[in-house]
Amino acid sequence: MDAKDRAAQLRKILDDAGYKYYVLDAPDMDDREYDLLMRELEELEAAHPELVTPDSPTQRVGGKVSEAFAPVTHEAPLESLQDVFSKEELLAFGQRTAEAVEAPEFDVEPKIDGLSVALRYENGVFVQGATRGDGTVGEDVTENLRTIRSLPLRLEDAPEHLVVRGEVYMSKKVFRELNAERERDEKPLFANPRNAAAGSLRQLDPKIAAERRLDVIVFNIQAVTGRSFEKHSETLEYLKSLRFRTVPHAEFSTVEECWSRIQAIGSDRDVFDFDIDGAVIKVNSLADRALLGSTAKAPRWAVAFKYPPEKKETRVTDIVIQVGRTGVLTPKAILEPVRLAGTTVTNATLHNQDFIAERDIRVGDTVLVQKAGEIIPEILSVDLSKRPENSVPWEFPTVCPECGSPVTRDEGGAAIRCQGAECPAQRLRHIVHFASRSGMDIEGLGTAVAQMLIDNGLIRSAGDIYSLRAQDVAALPGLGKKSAENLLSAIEGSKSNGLVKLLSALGIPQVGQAAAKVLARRYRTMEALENATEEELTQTEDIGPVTAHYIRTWLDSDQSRHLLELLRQAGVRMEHDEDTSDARFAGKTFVLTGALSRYTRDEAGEIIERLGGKTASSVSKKTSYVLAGENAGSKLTRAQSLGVPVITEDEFEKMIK
Ligand code: 0OX
Repeated sequence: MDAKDRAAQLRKILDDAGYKYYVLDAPDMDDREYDLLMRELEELEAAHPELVTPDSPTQRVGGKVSEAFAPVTHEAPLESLQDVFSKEELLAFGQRTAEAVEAPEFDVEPKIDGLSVALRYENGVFVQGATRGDGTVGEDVTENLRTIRSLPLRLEDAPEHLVVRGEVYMSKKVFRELNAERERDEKPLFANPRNAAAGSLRQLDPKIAAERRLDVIVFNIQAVTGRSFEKHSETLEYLKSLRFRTVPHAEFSTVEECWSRIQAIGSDRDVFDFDIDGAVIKVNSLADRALLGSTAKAPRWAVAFKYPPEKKETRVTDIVIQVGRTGVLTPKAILEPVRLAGTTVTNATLHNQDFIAERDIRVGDTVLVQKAGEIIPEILSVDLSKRPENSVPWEFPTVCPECGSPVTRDEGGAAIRCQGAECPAQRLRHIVHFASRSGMDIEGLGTAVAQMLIDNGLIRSAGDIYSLRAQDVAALPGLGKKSAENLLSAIEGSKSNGLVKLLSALGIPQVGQAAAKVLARRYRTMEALENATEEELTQTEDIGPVTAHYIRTWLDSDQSRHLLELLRQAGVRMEHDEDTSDARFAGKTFVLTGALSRYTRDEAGEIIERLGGKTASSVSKKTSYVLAGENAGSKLTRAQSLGVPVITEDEFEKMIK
């Protein structure tokens, strides 16, 4: 057999095997054999590039990205459906139809919750696929569609020209698997299979689209040459014979019968491997459809029935906390399992502390849950009449369940966050903060590098930064010897930063650069600070009781102790000695006003503080000096009226020389 014939034979064998596996869900070839035959075809095509055809199974991921998303005008519009929300509205549709055509027959299908696409085949070869867009013009997503295994790339005994409409979706199984994987990789989760499918279909890189393992189910012939049909159900049978996966369907002669089927689809929705967002009722006869026609928006021969969101009562057996990537603690209700909208619901999100408090949700409560759209159900209300007598309000934990560190509520927000430096959920954020400019100022240690160091097991917390070895860092992808050396020397250099920078790097809640300065000046060594009581801390200038409490709690946690120990062993300087050498501004308060020419206000402020002085924002009798730049305004006038000495930038220069 020559190469050309063998290639054709291999394609046929592989297509058949793929069809049985991906469309019929009844594989008859083991994976290894399939892979070996695929490899043989790939090698054959590599040796004879002229044999490569666009419909070859080797071409599912090979297309160029640049052609993606070009506008495509649909040959026949992809119409939308009119929604009905009750049995009455459905009966009215039946009534209208019966008045226009004689003894209509109906076809009922589940409405797959995915993305509508039009698939064009020329002489049996899949040549183009486009999204629905506005129904008239969609986007070219051919290359991404090619990666869908249940989409036939070529058809046997096919018409010259065929356009088929279908729904691209992500199966519930793939959705669960992908989200589990994304959770492990700390990537944001997909909200539901539809969103996941939508994002995947619009990937610029078909390789990523391929990894998303999408599926397609077809339900309409948009255009066909050389064939005619009398009924919609016949078109579906025909598409099935061409090896498409087709939508499940059933025919009925009355709307009452349709109603029973719609009810059954709603309550058995978990038998489908796709999410549904309703059921579609269509007139079966194509001649009747032509008679009924369409309005500007939708055909008159079909409607979509939308199921009401299902609600049920169940009991809260526990409330647990999950710690997210950014350290936010999210409460979750564990529920007695209950069947809802086709799935078994075992938990519900409680969002945050306020959500629980507003509804007073407690362990043991009977609650009304609803599942609408999103996969995670929500608690609507508590049935107080069923509340057990010994019930107590639920209290939000004060420490992180992952690592035991104290938690704090975001200022002005509802989120409660763990502050632990070694909390697995928090690691990255802490390390990046530690190395940031306002912290230890380690150049080259930003988010990307920190993530890489963590991922490669080189560091777990900021305490490990100082024991990094050059050869390990240089071995990281994209870093190289030179950047590794630079990073290590920046790390080494940061050891002598002193107490102020260290304190503001540690991530103690409420302790930023300003509080770090105050604490360093007051306590001078880390050891002295570690020995300070909460009360002493409160008496420190500018440190309020809340900050004092955070500092003390932070110092008392095992993780913080461990971190300080590592830093000490590494030789990180923990003393503050600046203003012992020069505190010429001790006890002096400066107010800065107007535009300075040689420094920014922050820089001038830093100089003043380094020399033991303080800055304030408004002028009072206690102000020692007003440093006035160009265009100084009301502060200057006020200083003059209070008799506060006003100095120019030149005079300030002389004072600090
Ligand atoms: C579906 C689905 C969508 C489309 C416009 C006229 C007939 N999502 O499963 N649409 C249709 O048909 C409509 N059928 C379906 N099964």
